[in-house]
Amino acid sequence: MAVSLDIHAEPGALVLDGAERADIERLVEHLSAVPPRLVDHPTWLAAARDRSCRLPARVLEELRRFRSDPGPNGCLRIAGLPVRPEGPTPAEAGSVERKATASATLLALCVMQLGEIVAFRQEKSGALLQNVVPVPGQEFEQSNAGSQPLQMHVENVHLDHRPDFVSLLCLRNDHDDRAGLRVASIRQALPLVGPEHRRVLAEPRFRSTPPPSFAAGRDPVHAVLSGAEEDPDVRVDFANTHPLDAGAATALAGLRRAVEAVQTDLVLGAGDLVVVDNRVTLHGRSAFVPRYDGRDRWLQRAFVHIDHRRTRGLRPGDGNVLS
Ligand SMILES: O=C(O)CCC(=O)C(=O)O
Ligand SMILES: [Fe+2]
Repeated sequence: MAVSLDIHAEPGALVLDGAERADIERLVEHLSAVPPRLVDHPTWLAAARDRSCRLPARVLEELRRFRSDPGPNGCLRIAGLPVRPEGPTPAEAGSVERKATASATLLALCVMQLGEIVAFRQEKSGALLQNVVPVPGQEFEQSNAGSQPLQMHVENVHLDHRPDFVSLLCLRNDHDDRAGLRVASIRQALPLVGPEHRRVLAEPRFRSTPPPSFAAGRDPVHAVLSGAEEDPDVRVDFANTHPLDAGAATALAGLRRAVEAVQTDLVLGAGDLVVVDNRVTLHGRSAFVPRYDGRDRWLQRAFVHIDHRRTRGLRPGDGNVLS
């Protein structure tokens, strides 16, 4: 069972005050008017990068600290960001936000201090900012368009160059305030995984297939745990990672139990930003009931890489989209 937490009451969430909100609103207003007012455009992105240096000091400190060390739960929460309704929640499949709307601008501003925003040509038409919304007919899909529980995963498990950070800004929660972004870090789960299972999880005995949001992709064989034995990175998607032998299956089941024991649901409200460190923390989502009336749950999402140079060979024209 996941524990439900009110993000505003939770220690560790940075809750902005009125003056900080007003400062951010001014930044957003200026940046969203910068031509060509398109998030995916290099000129606009360069302006966003510059302006992001002027965020309130507490926000800059929080982002910088998180980049250095994501803490025990590998998750950063900033509450009270200035978000206003921007019309009805989209309901079409593969919905993205290319216009520099206020919320898109706000998200770009915040995450630009973590690194560079990236997207993948094979996913959501390569748009840098994506809408996370329930889509009619996709209720049972293991994707962010569904509304049944979304299994715990690292983002884009099949890719070597998966995001370092996954950022999600809430514009609107579901009608019943039930949907929770579910998070669990390997830092919290590892003590519950036995030494033999840890050893197996560190071996290349698992194969991952691309999630349904990807048009195509490889099926790499890989280890689930890598790096420091006492503080490893994790690479698993419980819907798309498959054990290659019986021992690997047992170890994966052990990890799954450990993740379930520590996972937490963050019920987000408008103006809450969560950044998940995709190297140490899994995320998923609890169930909710969409109504498709234009008032459904609506998050906007952006991926970030800390080291842009590392992927230069995969980014035509030195852009932000990996091919
Ligand atoms: O809907 C959510 O809270 C998370 C969905 C998700 O996994 C994603 O957008 O990457
Ligand atoms: Fe995800």
